[in-house]
Amino acid sequence: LVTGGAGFVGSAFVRYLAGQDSTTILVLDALTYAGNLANIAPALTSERVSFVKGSINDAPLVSALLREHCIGSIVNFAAESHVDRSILGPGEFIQTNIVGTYTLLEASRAYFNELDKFAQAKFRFLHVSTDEVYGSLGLTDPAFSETTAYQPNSPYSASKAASDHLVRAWFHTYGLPVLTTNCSNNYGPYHFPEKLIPRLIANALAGQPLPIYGDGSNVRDWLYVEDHCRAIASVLAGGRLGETYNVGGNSERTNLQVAHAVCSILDELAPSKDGPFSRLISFVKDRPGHDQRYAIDARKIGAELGWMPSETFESGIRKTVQWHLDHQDWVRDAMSGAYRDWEQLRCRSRTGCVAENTL
Ligand code: NAD
Ligand code: TDX
Repeated sequence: LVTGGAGFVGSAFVRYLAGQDSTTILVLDALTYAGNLANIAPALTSERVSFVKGSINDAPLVSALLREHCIGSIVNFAAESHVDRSILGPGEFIQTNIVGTYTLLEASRAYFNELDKFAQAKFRFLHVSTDEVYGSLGLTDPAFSETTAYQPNSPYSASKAASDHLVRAWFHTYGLPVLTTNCSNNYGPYHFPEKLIPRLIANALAGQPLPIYGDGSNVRDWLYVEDHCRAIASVLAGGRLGETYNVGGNSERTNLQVAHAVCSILDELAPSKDGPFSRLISFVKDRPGHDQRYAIDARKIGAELGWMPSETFESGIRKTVQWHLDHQDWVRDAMSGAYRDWEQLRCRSRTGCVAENTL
């Protein structure tokens, strides 16, 4: 069962798994503004992949699906995932990320207790989480390890931290066989254009300002989404029960560096007659409580499971820009409707609005 499998990372995992082995996959996704069946359309043509529209908060539905489909493992991607939205409206984040995870855990516990010993030994509940639960690093601090204390700073990261704690407690108290991954910033195909990298590419191609919050010095550790999917698959296959695994790209970049990287690839692949795309870089009002730096120490997953990223930032960002150029229809669809409403809300609330251009 892959929850949230029509979103950015979840759909990459469905595409990855559908192309890898003979696993049967059931996708459960509420199809919020961030979910898009087009992301998994080719995978859905396979007899091994099926889809149910529904919420992880719907306990009867989840319980029925677990039993009807004899689910062997759950990978939980379903979440509200955008920090800026969590600042403007935290309620959905509490409902989906905390109450939804709790609902999924309780349904899983009841189901797990009905399984025979053989099925119980194989059952896994893998919870997909984020590096943001660890808070913010100074420029010279060591990277986040699995033993770094949780210090979430945004409603989004606090809700993810809460869900991680629930998952941990269901292992220690009830013996549910759980695994948790905490990953750094992903980028790649089908990334919803409210997030930094796809927003930069889409705005540049439309000749719009490239909004950089604050002075652009905030640092993220970027990981190509397919590398994240391989990490999740390896933790699912060989991770130690109850353990957490940090996943990162070893690719720290400031947001300004990311913007320049995107611009120079676009200058090469889709030059503008008006001059270099970097002319569009525009500093806007900062995100409240903006974490300065994230960095991941991924030595544990490397040592225990042999995982390491296969893309560098340079190779991954080039693939990502090329994907956008090749999938303009998808980008156009994604940027209609709910996306336009969100851009208007940003401007009304004066957060990260491209029209505003004020520090
Ligand atoms: P996303 O917003 O692109 O996708 C979330 C998906 O969950 C959507 O398809 C949405 O329809 C679905 N969903 C939302 N509420 C639901 C509910 N109640 N029931 C069922 N489905 C629901 O997010 P993403 O970027 O793909 O992130 C997926 C997961 O990975 C999240 O848990 C996030 O915290 C985690 N993560 C993401 C990143 C990243 O950089 N994107 C990094 C680390 C961890
Ligand atoms: O327009 C923008 N301008 C800008 O400067 C946007 C959208 C973002 N930013 C900055 C804020 C961050 O420092 O870029 C950085 C990345 O921002 P986001 O793409 O919104 O990602 P972030 O807040 O770092 O969180 C992401 O990575 C961790 C995902 O959205 C989370 O779901 C994941 O857990």
